[in-house]
Amino acid sequence: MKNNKRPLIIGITGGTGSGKSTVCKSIIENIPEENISILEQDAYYKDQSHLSFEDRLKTNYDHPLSFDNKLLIQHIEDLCEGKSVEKPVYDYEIHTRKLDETITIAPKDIIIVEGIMILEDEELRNRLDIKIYVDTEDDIRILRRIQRDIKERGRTVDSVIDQYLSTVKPAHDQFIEPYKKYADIIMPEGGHNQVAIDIVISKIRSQLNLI
Ligand code: UZR
Ligand code: MG
Repeated sequence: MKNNKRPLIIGITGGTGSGKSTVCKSIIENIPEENISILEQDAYYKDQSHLSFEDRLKTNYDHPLSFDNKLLIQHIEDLCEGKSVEKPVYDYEIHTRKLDETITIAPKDIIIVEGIMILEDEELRNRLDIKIYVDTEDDIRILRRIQRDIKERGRTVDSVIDQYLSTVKPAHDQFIEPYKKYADIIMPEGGHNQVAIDIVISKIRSQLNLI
């Protein structure tokens, strides 16, 4: 880390399928690897290995309580103090943490915290220096979600639609959209908004004295 300065913490949020991960990828690809790390809130879904697969299917993954935000906040604090952390690895197909696997994240100048409910938790929100809300229309988000969950998370069309109507949409309206007001920057159309992404990259590069 440069000058042992406290890192700049950038929160990137938005509904499911909004393009959060794509925005993060574009940013990370444009910043030297030694300067930037990412903590995905999805990696901090609570461990559920003590439950049966059937019971894990019944968990509501669209509720703030399904996240281990305490651990996420602890990891942000550790990174700020210059310590490495062991980021958990979550498996969406079996709906639980892979207990034998973690990813070591070293302290860097820039830390991205990405996830659907990072603004809802006040303690977590207060740790974010720049808060970005990726704002994409609902129809686009559900279409992307169907494609992604079938391709990457082992789901069927019917299961994605059922889950969307029963938990994902109500949770979006209750725990995600209302917290948009806390964002510093609202980024329409996520991954396609190259202008907005370039502005964030410039801010990071200037923080790093790269420009
Ligand atoms: P993103 N999710 C699952 O479907 N299963 C799990 O075991 C854990 C999470 C979903 C979760 C949420 N919702 O909408 C989504 N449900 O992952 C968040 N139901 O991930 O922001 O990448 O869409
Ligand atoms: Mg994502």
